[in-house]
Amino acid sequence: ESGITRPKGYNVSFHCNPEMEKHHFGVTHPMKPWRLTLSKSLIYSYGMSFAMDNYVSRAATYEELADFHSTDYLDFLGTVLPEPVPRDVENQNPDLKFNLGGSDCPLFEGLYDYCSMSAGSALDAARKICAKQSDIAIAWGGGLHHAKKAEASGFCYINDIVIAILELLRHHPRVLYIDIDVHHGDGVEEAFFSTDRVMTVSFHKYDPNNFFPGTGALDDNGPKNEQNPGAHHAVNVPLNDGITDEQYDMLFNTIISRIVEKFRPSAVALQCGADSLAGDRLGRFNLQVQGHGACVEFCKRMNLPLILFGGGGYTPRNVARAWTYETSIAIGCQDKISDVLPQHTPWRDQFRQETLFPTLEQILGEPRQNKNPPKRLQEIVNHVSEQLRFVQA
Ligand code: ZL4
Ligand code: CA
Ligand code: ZN
Repeated sequence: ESGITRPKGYNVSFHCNPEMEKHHFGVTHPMKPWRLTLSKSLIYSYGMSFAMDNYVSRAATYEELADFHSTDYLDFLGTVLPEPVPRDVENQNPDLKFNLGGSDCPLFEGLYDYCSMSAGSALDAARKICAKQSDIAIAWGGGLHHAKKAEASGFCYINDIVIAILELLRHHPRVLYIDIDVHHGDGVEEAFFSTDRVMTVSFHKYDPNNFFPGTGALDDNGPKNEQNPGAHHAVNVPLNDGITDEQYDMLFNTIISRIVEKFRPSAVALQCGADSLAGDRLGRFNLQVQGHGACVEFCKRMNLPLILFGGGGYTPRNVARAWTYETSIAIGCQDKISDVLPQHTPWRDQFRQETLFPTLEQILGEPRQNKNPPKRLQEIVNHVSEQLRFVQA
């Protein structure tokens, strides 16, 4: 009766693990795994589960994590115990190993399980794509793009995206990675710095001194030396506060079209970090649910196997709105879902406005000042076009 039906000849799979959502980084930490529960409950309230293959994903094994991460790091991650009093930055222990235990990457109860479950859902999504059993595979519990081979960083401990892309590379000659989280996708970029089989593209707020992680300048395009096939295969789109749906859409469509033309990927991995939305606790942009979703719509229209990952997103009600709308785009039922949230939605009062698409004024009161002049956006497009002259499929 919701009118949402399974798309014909098209498979969407949904990979999650309810156990993952029960973990806590600490009461005041911005990362709330519970946002995954809120998102899923809204997706189910709209009746979308009947139009997808729903899987409870398993936890990734040690060997699967070791595909990317060093065993020294994994062994330590598997044995560290939660600290009774979390350390803050001013009070960091000098013996802090692998960047574990600071205020960004605290040690909490069940940390290793949480990490292996996130990676398990991403890896299951990649395997469904490789087996051609899914056209789009969704893993909202993944997308933890800052984790390094032997280091935790920015709320990320295990890089589920890198592990999933390594799986895609077993069956696909070239993979395009796109990252619309407000932060730079540094961990994924670095992991594939020396291969021409993965092209990474990150759109992010860039301010080297005042915004994490401080990398991702326009001309950081991979180590340029004769021996490196990966040179020119990292695209960075550094942005300023307040960018709007219209501007972001123009940049995304222009840049991604040109990349696809030159690089000819056979699969696409899209990190859908929802901290690029207006009103995010850590974000700086003016994107609405529609503009964020337009990126997913654009990727779907490329007609290539697609994985959707989660990522950042620190105002849970808006995270749930974005990932619900994006799930509907994957299914192709976006025109059938009502703007008014279903009456029976659990935690309906959490959403403040009762709509899926609140206006900027409803979200923010006063929109953030837009510090992205058209001239700068043109410079970015020009730089990327120049860069792509060095890229060949
Ligand atoms: C918090 O309130 O910019 C952590 C982190 C914990 C609880 C109480 C501790 C108070 C904001 C952030 C001290 C907090 C000090 N608590 C945090 C350089 C920094 C060192 C740590 O979306 N302090 C580091 C990481 C970023 C820094 C962003 C985005 C992940 C993703 C993918 C990661 N780190 C300065 C900040 C709080 C906290 C409040 C915080 N941390 C905001 N930005 C950061 O890309 C998932
Ligand atoms: Ca990004
Ligand atoms: Zn982020």
